[in-house]
Amino acid sequence: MKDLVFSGIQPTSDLHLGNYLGALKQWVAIQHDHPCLFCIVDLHAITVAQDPKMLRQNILGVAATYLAAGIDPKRSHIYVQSEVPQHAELAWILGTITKLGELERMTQFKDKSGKQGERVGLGLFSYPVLMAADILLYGSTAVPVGQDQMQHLELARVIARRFNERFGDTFAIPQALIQKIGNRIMSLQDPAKKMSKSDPMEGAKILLRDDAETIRKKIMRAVTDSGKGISYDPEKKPAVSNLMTLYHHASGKTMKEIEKEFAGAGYGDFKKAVADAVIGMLGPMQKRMLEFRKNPAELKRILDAGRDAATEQAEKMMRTVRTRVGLGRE
Ligand code: ATP
Ligand code: LTN
Repeated sequence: MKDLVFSGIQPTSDLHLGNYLGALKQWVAIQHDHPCLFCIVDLHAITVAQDPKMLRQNILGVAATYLAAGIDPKRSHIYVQSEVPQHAELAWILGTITKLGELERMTQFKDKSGKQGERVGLGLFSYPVLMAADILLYGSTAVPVGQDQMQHLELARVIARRFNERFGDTFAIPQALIQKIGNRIMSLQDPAKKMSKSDPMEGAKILLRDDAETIRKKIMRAVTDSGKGISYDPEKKPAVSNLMTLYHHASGKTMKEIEKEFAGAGYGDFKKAVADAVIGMLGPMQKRMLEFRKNPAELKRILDAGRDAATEQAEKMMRTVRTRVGLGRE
């Protein structure tokens, strides 16, 4: 049976190489065999303060990036989360069967709430409930994401099962799809931290829109491990292994082939090759990105069509959910 695929990215800023390799690249591949919905999750984005003007810009920027990366709007629906209000409605309902203790255990919440104490917003806390709603609303069974989202997906499965037990079989139990290599791209400045949109450190991340010179600079300045040698060992050589992961994706070569290619080579030569390969991989995507940004009418048409298709499916599910829970009237 075909899986129904759902995934989303927050329009919090420009996307980076981690978003591409961990998520988008998988989406592009899977859309050929399965029906897909790819969402721009703006309701998730506002769990951290956003500038309204920038948020609107970022929504269109992320949509253009999906298309430039190779999401084909004839195969997949692309739409903006807040334009389908059923997401928020289902999130409220699921919130009533989610336990506080379950949300308190979420590592993303712990990281993002940091030292804010009682000033932490309720939205940041209930973020995983909205994510569960996104997925369950469409009966999605496969969710391609980076490794950092595993825990949220596990919770979505728990919530789906609990709802089914209490109200009757309603939701499919979703599964995460995680890339074998590249599911957690690390910061170029600190291989113990994941590459993240919100990392303020210059040079930690490669943006998908960075020009060739910037990409080269960031890779040449990336930290390396002590000792010599280009070998894949994420435990002992996290920085070099991270660069090898980028090269693996950009060149299509296996880790063994890469080790052979750079046997006896220094970090400088290796980094040069990584930079060339990454620049080559992102070049065509950047060209397409500019074309979509220059054609707002086309982008609007795609997002309108995506919203309409998603709304139809979402409303169907919500009618069942409202009936099962006993909300409203016949
Ligand atoms: P933020 O720093 O604002 O939390 P982010 O960079 O983590 O943002 P998200 O919008 O949270 O970006 O993630 C979008 C998708 O990209 C998710 O599927 C996530 O798992 C994936 N992803 C994010 N960072 C990485 C990374 N470093 N390596 C692999 N996948 C990643
Ligand atoms: N929380 C995810 C983004 C997201 C998502 C989803 C991913 C929101 N809803 C549904 C997959 C399925 C993140 O990457 N931070």
